[in-house]
Amino acid sequence: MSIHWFPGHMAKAKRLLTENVKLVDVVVELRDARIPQASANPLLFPIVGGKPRIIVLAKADLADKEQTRAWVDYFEREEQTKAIALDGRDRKVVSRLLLPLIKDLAAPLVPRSKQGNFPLRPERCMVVGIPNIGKSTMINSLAGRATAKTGALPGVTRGKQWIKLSSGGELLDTPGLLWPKLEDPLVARLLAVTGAVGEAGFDPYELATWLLTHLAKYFPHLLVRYKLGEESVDLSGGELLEAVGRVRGCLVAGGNVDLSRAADLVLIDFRTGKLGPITLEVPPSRRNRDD
Ligand SMILES: Nc1nc2c(ncn2[C@@H]2O[C@H](COP(=O)(O)OP(=O)(O)OP(=O)(O)O)[C@@H](O)[C@H]2O)c(=O)[nH]1
Ligand SMILES: [Mg+2]
Repeated sequence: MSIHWFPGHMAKAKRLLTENVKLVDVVVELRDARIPQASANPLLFPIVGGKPRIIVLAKADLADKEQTRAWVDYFEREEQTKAIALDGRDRKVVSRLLLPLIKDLAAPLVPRSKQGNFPLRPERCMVVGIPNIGKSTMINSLAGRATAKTGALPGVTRGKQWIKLSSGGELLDTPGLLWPKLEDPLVARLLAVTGAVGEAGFDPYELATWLLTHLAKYFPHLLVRYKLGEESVDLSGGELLEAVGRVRGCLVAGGNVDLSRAADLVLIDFRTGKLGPITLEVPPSRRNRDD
């Protein structure tokens, strides 16, 4: 799916998000563990303001575990921020790790009765992120099987639907949609290669040759699937793609490689994790952060 984000769409998304953030205690911000920075929208930070946020590195099953740990450490250094990495489809893990984290961060923010110090309402959270990042999947996992919509609550904005969580808290049933930062060409490429934004103006040949060159340089061991190894660093993207096409039988009459089929195959292999776990961005060093 590809959404064309016009200024009007962005303004509407921003307005909705600003409205909804006011209703919750904690924001669960999804990022793609393979591209934790490119899958962000910097606009979110000022909107969330001083509220605690949990950065969830979703699709962690497709990312490099060591890099994911480094990213979690990196994000946890930010104020009011917790970070966690998981496969959003795994309901058990989501309810065991993410639900208690939401509760811990939200509970102190819930207003309490003067007498008795009882919480006056359940803890509330919402899920936000760019398209295709895994928001609906995460909402379903947080909700578990026994989803109960509580409907509009007295004293709260009319028409908002809340999902009751097994922790006792509530989850806004509509995710906050953020637009991706497509004006930055490197970010757009990373989003396109991971499948977050359709092809985003790139053609599959360009994306696949870029990806193969990147893998040959940084992760040559992942190219064994295509019977390529360390030596592939000396090949151009076009040569790498041709080699892949030959090994995987993407041939046309005359024995030539069907480069467009080979490109699609490489992109599908990468997006579905068939090449192995890969992270395409490394956390900025501390020094850069403090600059
Ligand atoms: N491997 C993997 N796939 C995931 C994970 N989370 C979501 N997906 C898949 O990613 C795709 C997009 O997930 P959705 O939950 O529909 O994403 P979304 O953010 O709601 O997308 P939009 O509603 O289009 O903005 C689906 O094919 C999911 O199965 C994850 O943690 N790991
Ligand atoms: Mg969705």
